[in-house]
Parts: sequence; structure tokens; C-alpha cells
Amino acid sequence: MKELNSAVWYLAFIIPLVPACIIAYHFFGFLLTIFPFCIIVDLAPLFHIDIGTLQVVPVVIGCLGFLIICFTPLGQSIDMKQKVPELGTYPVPFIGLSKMWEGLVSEYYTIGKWTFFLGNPMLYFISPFALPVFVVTVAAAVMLLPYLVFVDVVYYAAMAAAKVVDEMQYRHNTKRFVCPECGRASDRPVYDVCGNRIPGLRPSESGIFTVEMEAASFPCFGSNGKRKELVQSCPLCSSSVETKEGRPFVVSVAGAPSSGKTSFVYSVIGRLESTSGSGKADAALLYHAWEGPELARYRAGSCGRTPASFQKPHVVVLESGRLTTRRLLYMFDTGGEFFTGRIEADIQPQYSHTDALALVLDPSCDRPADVALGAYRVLVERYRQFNRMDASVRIDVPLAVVVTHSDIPGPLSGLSGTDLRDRMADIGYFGLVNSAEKDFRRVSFFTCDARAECKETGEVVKRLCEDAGEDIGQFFD
Ligand SMILES: Nc1nc2c(ncn2[C@@H]2O[C@H](COP(=O)(O)OP(=O)(O)OP(=O)(O)O)[C@@H](O)[C@H]2O)c(=O)[nH]1
Ligand SMILES: [Mg+2]
Repeated sequence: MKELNSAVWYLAFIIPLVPACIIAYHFFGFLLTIFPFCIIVDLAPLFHIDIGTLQVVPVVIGCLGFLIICFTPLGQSIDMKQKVPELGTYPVPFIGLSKMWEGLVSEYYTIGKWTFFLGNPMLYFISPFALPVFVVTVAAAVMLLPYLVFVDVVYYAAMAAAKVVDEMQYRHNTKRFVCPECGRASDRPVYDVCGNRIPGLRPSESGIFTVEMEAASFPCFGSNGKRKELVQSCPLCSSSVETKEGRPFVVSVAGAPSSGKTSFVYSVIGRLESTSGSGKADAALLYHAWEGPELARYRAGSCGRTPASFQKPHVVVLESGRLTTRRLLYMFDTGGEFFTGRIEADIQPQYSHTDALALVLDPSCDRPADVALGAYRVLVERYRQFNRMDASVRIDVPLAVVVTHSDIPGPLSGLSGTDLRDRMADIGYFGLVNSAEKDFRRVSFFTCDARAECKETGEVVKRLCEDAGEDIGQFFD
């Protein structure tokens, strides 16, 4: 940006000169019509000089004189600063018309002052040179404003176009930022460049493709570029994050206590990790260090109770050379106590930005249909509360009803889709099926053994991805 500012500055002594020459040429033409200059016109034919030459010569003298004063030490000797305005602000801003005009006008004023008032009396013999330089300087000063306006218009138009392209790329590749630490969503993360925290780094007055800091330049344009490698943090909790502009897919898992939510979550993320996203990903990694030991505990057959206050999402990072950015699967595993309705509503803020919901139910527990319906009602009530949604409005995010314990023989084991839905409606879950289909636009039904890292649990997430229109479903084949 410093280079661009310098270029704008130095060109301000060259570009306005072009129209200034034309103006000066006509001015000298006019001058030759009035006394005493008209005498020169009368004498010119005696020396075989035509009028055109009489107009061009002072323009050339004026132009050369102007350039010599501007770009040689001669300028400094008449008090010109010959320096681009210094800026101590980082990232370095584009200063165009806003900050440059005062400096430029003062430089032009200095040249004009010396060639008009001081040049003539002090060095009388150079006055044939001083007058043309003065005329050219005045004409160029007049053209300075259109030049700066033009430069500003070009810069801001390029910036606006870059902003639009950047926004399109960001929406497509990233959509939004969800913090893996606090679980809350923001539009973009905060980027750390040379100790400066820049919220949602993007093309701006400080740069279209890069922002310039004291020590180095950093990319600020497009999620196809290298910006995603910069150090980032959550604007809400300030935690440092490694999401690298990945596209999040957020699933909130709900259900009564001990229905199998945690088992379901680990079944999905464990399988994703061990199959490396069904071989479609170059890498499938658990984001948090604590998830490894938890997964190992699940694999060893033990699953502790989840506290209702637990807010951290489980995050799997999927990388694929075919995708511009990573895919991030967030699974919010809420403690079952939350769905008893006795817990504060604002404890699980992920409902305001969840992409899909999964309601887990255990058909082998006591009065399973009532328990499941109770949990479902709390889920919908909380969801509507967080999204300020009236009961009459159908919920747009997809819902999957996941019946666990399919390893225990029962009327629902082994079924899925409409067969499962119809059977559930027949054997006492009618209230749940009916309410779900009334509240949600898209509802799907699955059974699984959540203790195993089986294909069925992955199918649930795959279906939710497809229903939500997300491409992360490809890793669950
Ligand atoms: N047989 C069988 N047991 C399951 C299944 N899913 C979960 N369990 C067991 O049920 C118990 C509770 O499972 P969790 O996954 O902890 O249930 P939860 O819904 O997370 O429970 P809270 O966190 O207390 O709400 C554990 O002992 C699991 O091993 C299943 O599909 N089949
Ligand atoms: Mg749990």
C-alpha cells in the first residue's frame, strides 16, 4: 500500500501535466493576441517562425521546468518537501484524495509562489522561463483534483468488486465461523497480523489483496487464498482457533437422559476418524485433544453422564484436496438433564445456529414413548425460544429421529425410513411422529446400535447433511 500511495503521489506531478499542457498551449495562444506579446507575432515571420511554434516552445519550457523543479534537488532548494505523506497507521491505509491533496496542493503552491512572486524579481533574467513554468503549474494544479478523484474512484470501485468476490467465496467455502471452544457462531473470526487483531479480515481501504503491516504484508482477499493460514481467534471468547476458514456443519443432539446421545456422537466421530472420512478425506482429525481419551473410553465400553451445562462441541476436521476449505463437523452433545425442562433455557446457545437436529431415543427404557415425547417438546420449545419462532412456523432445519439400542430385539429393531416411522406411529409414538412432522419441514427416521461405530449412525448425519444442502455428507458413504 505504501508503494501504491507513493505511485499516486509521484504520478500527481506527471499525469495532470498532460491536460495542463493543452490548457497552457491555448493560454499562450491567447497571450499572443494581446499587447505586448502580439508584437512577437508580428516579428515572427521575419525569423521564419510560425505561431504554432510560439505556442509550443513555452509549453515545453514550462513542462520541463516544472518536472525539473519537482524531481531534482532544485525543488528542495525552493522549499518543496518532495515526500509522500508519512503514515504511522497499520495496516497502511490507501490515502488517495482524502489525505494526499493537502500535501500536493502545498507542493504546487510552493512552485507557483517561487515562479511568480520570487522567481521574477530575484532572478530577472530567468523570467522567460519562470512565466511558462508558472502557467503550467497553475494549469496542472487545476487538473490535480480530477486526477485524485479518478484515482479514488478506481481504487474504491476495485475494492467494492473485491469485497463482493471475497464475500461470495467466503459464503461458499466457509459460510460462517463457529468457535470450537465456546460453541458460539460469528460471521468471521478475528485475524492476528503482527500483533494487530483485525476482525473479519477482508478487502478494505487498507488493501485489496494484502494488508501491509510494519514488518510484512498479509493476504486479506478470498478464502481460496492464503488468508486461512493466518492466526485466528473467536471474536466472542477470544480463544485461539485452528478452524482455518473451514465450513462448519453443526448438528445438535438431543434426547432424554441415558438415551444414547454421547454414544451416538462418538459412534459418528469415531467412525469418521477410523475410516478417514470413508477414504474421501485426506485427513479426518479430532479437533480437541480431550476428544481422543474420551473416544478411547467410549471404545472401551464406558460412557459417562454428560452435564447439562456442557457446551463444548465435538469437532471433526475433514480435509480434502478437492475442497478449497476444510469441512468441520460440530456435534453438540447436550446432557439429557437439559431435556427434562428443569434447566435454564439460555445454557445451550448453539440452537441459534444449528444446521440440523438429532433426537435420540432409547426404546428399551421405561415408558419410552412418553420419555421421548417429553424430551422432544423441550427441544422444540428451546429451539423456538432461541430463534424467536412462533409455534405456527415450521422449522427449516432437518430433524433426524434416532432410535438407539437396535441390538436389543424389539418392535423397532432393524427398521429405518418410512417403515420405522409407520411402526413408531403404530406402537405408541404417534404423538412424537405427528408433532415432529408438524413442527419440522424435513424429518427422517433411523435405528442404530450406538455402542458400535456402525454405518447406521453415519447415515443419520449423511442424511442431515443432504437435507441441509451441505456437501460434507460425502464423507459418510
Ligand atoms: N445396548 C445398547 N446400549 C446403549 C446404546 N446406546 C447407548 N447405550 C448405553 O446406554 C448408556 C447411556 O448412554 P449415553 O450415550 O451415555 O447416553 P446419554 O444420552 O449421553 O446420557 P446423558 O449424557 O446422561 O444424557 C451407556 O451405558 C451406553 O453404553 C445402544 O445402542 N445399545
Ligand atoms: Mg451423554
